[in-house]
Amino acid sequence: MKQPLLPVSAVTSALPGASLQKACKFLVVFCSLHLSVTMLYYLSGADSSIFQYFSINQQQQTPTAIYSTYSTPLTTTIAKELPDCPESSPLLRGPVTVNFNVQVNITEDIKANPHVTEGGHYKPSDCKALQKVAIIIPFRNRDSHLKYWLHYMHPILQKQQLDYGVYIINQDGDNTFNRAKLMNIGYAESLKEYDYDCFVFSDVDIVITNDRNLYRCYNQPRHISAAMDKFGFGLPYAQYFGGVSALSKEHFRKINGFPNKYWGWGGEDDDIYNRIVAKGMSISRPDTVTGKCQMIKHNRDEKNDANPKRFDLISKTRESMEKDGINSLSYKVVKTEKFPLYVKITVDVGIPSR
Ligand code: UD2
Ligand code: MN
Repeated sequence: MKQPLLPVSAVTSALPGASLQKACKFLVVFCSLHLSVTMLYYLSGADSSIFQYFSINQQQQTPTAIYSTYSTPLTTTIAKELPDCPESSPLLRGPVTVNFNVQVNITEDIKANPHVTEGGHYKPSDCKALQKVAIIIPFRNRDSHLKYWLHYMHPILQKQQLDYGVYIINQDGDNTFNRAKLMNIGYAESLKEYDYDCFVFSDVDIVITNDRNLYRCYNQPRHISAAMDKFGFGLPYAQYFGGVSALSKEHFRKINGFPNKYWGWGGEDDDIYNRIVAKGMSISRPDTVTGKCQMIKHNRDEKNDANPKRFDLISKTRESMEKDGINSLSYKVVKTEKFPLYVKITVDVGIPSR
């Protein structure tokens, strides 16, 4: 016959003697301790393996879409958010050797800048650039200068960890040149392509010789070419704003962009300076060591003679700036060509009104 199963308490009470009772209690406590330790161990092991299962599965998901059990597609971006680029790029070294007497070759420069994408765009792959910068170059018939600009500037701009694009705004035809209007057009056209927040306006014949001279925007409009070789690495006069400058979208809007009415050489840079001051802003500049730059020596181009009206125009900036600028800009795009290291937008700027 089988023994009936009795509860532990019943067994213990049935056993004779106090020591036996103690031994049994000890056994019960020991067993429950053992049981709970085993349970804990098991659960923690199970937890981590479940966790591992989910994480592996998540990694294997395609980043396009994850579907919930209710057939509603949940588009989840698993692509990593890049960290912001540092305030000061670790790739900068300072002085850069520039020599306009050595031969440069565009095919080699294209190969040397494999991360610049068609149309002359670049952005760092390992961090999020602090600013999106459109570099705007007023242009006509200066290919011999442009190749040096591309050769020296693309490597520097990449080291500066900028998200940038290069826009060559080419004046069509052979009427009088209009530098400031071309720069206004560059502002308008670049914004159609990308949400730029900073605009660097540069002559095609100037390169910086210190990579710490950043092609980006600051709190105040920036005069980048602050120490030109042709002016003995200084300024020809305190208000000088020619060469290379950087204005944020906000700065540019505040001054109604640049004047459209300066035909021929000179004065437009002083008008831009007057606009900045008229709107209560001031000029920021790098120091004279960081601000060093070189200009390719050249003669004055045809159809860019000194503008005889410039002194009269400069004296009236405060009145004219409200109606002449980005709010009165009119032009026609003739052609847009994307090259590996830049985009060239050929435009009809019209002729001077009488
Ligand atoms: C000075 C200023 C420049 C501007 C100009 C007066 C410096 C370093 N620069 O330049 O910023 O204020 O005086 O307008 O002082 N360009 C062409 N094709 C032409 C004519 C001009 O591409 O046929 C472009 C080109 O980008 C050139 C820029 O306009 O670099 C300025 O013209 P410039 O180089 O003939 O005048 P420059 O050196 O006296
Ligand atoms: Mn020049």
